[in-house]
Amino acid sequence: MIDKILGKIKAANSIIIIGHVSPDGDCLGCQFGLKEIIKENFKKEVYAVGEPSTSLAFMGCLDTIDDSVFTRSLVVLTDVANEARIADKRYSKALDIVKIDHHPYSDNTGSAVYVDTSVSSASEIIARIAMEYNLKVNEKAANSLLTGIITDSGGFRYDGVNPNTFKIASFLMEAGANPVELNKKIATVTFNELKIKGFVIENMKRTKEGFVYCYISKETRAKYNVIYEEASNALDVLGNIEDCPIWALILEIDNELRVRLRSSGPVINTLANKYRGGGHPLASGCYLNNESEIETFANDADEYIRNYKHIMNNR
Ligand SMILES: [Mn+2]
Repeated sequence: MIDKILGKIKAANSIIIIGHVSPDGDCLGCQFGLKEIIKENFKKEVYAVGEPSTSLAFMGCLDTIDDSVFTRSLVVLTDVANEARIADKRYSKALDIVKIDHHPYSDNTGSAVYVDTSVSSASEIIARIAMEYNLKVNEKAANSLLTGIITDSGGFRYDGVNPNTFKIASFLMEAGANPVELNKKIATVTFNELKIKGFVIENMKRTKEGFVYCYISKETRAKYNVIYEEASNALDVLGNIEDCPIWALILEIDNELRVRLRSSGPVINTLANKYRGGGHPLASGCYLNNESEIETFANDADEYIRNYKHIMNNR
């Protein structure tokens, strides 16, 4: 399948790389990494388009292109599981579509689709292709792809990290990636972002069984002078609390509440499904209609933990 995808890239006149909405480091890592690799090796007209990210601005700027570019291009989808998540809906106008991804519930959008769910990041797949096919990887590509690997693997800590992940990281370092500098940039937060993390620590709640959550209203965001993305990054302070296997950050957005839901054990995408959402077994998102629904949701999450403990205790 990789041969087929590379063949289509080599045959295309122009290429547009698209990731998912609300991009993370892996999404942008794939886009910038693959863009540089295509430019460097195949001398093609190539663009990376989608939504910008303020906290990842150090990774580079996405391209702005006209609708007419789509109708003469091949679209490469990277790190995006399903059609609803594709960051630029004009993808459907393209001459042809291919996809490289690592999500467990990836759909089959495209005429050639390569999905490897065993790896922690899609950037690792792109880097592996470059390594195996002896493609030139410049410094920008190496830094982009290593950023993707570091962010999606939680700094080589999550499931899917294997000996090959380190071989690929080593290959990227030899190509000029600088993990020390990258980690500094990844870890940097704005002053106000840290302040709102303080708010979350101060105001988080815990249910009887150990569901931990915090609500950030629009007013709170305004008070701390943070944009939605900065507020939503505060989710990570709620993880890793002893005996609290499910946590959530609930953010007011437009006329509803967006729930960012995480778990260290209980499968939670079924919980998210009940509230207009879904996602991975341990990382999901959903929506609540208003503040008064938070308590119902918390009780539901509490019940999930109770059932989980029951199953674990009877093993
Ligand atoms: Mn990813």
